[in-house]
Amino acid sequence: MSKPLDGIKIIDFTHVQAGPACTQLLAWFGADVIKVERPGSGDVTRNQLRDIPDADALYFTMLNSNKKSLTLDTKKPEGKEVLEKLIRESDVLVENFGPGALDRMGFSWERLNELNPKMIVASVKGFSDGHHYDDLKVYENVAQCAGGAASTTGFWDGPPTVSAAALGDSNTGMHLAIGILTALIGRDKTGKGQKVAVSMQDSVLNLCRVKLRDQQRLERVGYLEEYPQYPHGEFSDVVPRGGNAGGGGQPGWVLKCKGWESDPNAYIYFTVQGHAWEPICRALGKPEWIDDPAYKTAEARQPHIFEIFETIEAWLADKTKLEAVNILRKFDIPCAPVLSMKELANDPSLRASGTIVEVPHKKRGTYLTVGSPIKFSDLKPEITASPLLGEHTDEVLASLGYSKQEIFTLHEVKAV
Ligand code: CAO
Repeated sequence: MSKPLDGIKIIDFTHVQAGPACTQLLAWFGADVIKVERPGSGDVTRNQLRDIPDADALYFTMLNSNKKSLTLDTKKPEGKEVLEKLIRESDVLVENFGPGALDRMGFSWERLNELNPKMIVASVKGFSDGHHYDDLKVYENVAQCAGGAASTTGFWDGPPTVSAAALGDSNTGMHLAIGILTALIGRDKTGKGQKVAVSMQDSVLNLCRVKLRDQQRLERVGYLEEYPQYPHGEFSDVVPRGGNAGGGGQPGWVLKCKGWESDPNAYIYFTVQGHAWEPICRALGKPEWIDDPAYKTAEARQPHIFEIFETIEAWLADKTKLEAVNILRKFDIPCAPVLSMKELANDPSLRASGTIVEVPHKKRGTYLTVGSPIKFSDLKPEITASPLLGEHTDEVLASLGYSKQEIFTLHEVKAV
């Protein structure tokens, strides 16, 4: 079956998570992604947190499926020559080196554009070009702190907290993928490539959009009625951490279910959606609340919302999280069990949809990964194993026109 990105050749000069997440997504959809790696070591994640000696770590395999690996020392003249050939016939180059690394290697945007004016050059950096921190190297949690996620996550009486979700890394990679696809469509119209840059700080902030909304509301009215601090607590002049409160106009909280004393995930998220108040009361066996003026409107409920959550927890005390959701779903109440990674890994629906997939790997045996979260009617991405270090070096060199003898020589001088 042909895929939408068939024929798009991508030089994947990425490492760790932000860049690899982007190129992996494009590879799933058909792009020919050639990961250029340093001979001998490759992407640092091949060795990080290994669970099987001598086999690529899951950190690498789960972010580099469907790619080819070309080992090339791009600081040596012979390596640069190979890279230049590759650049001349590629559509996209993606990189997430530290600031200035590509320039120092001799491949500035100007040089790349000169080598191939049709090529799209896509970069991830911690901060945007010209930002007062644009010289900084950045990892996930640094970006979460710089992008507003940490100051607004966690509980009001605890420190700023980072999320386990890769808001700085994979999220930035997804933004970059959108930028690359946009530039490819643009190129169809203009015939020209362009530079696409995404910063991790900007990508985190983009996901914290509603917190910037709240900052402005706070400055105007002095309080935020959907936060737990309202109406009994205090507000300062910055958006506070709201614990597990719902971020929109619908109050919600993480509530204990049967077994919470021993199971760290025996909880559900319960949303008190305004127009679902009547079904909520019926589900909880509290029909008297439906018309009670102290409960009838969202405004009336807010001052004692935690007392309402306590009543719901009392109702949940003899129900497991799955039993509770099975009851509440019949009343159209937005809720979900808090699921552990173990439960997600074994979830039959996620297996059936291809969101959780098993991938055979030459050295590891089979490993589990997250497949495409994007579903198409005419494309079912097939997830194939990540490449071994340098697995496709000869193949890629041959495709660039190098003879067997030349490939041998390149190996001999350790240029590749
Ligand atoms: N051949 C020869 N040299 C190579 C090479 C190859 N195939 N591939 C990379 N290199 C060299 C680069 O040229 C660079 O050398 P110089 O620093 O001497 O110019 C070096 O390897 C890579 O440097 P780096 O700064 O990218 O790597 P680091 O481990 O010091 O920093 C990171 C890692 C992630 C902090 C940094 O790359 C960064 O800030 N990237 C941008 C933001 C980002 O994507 N962060 C998220 C990563 S996911 O958590």
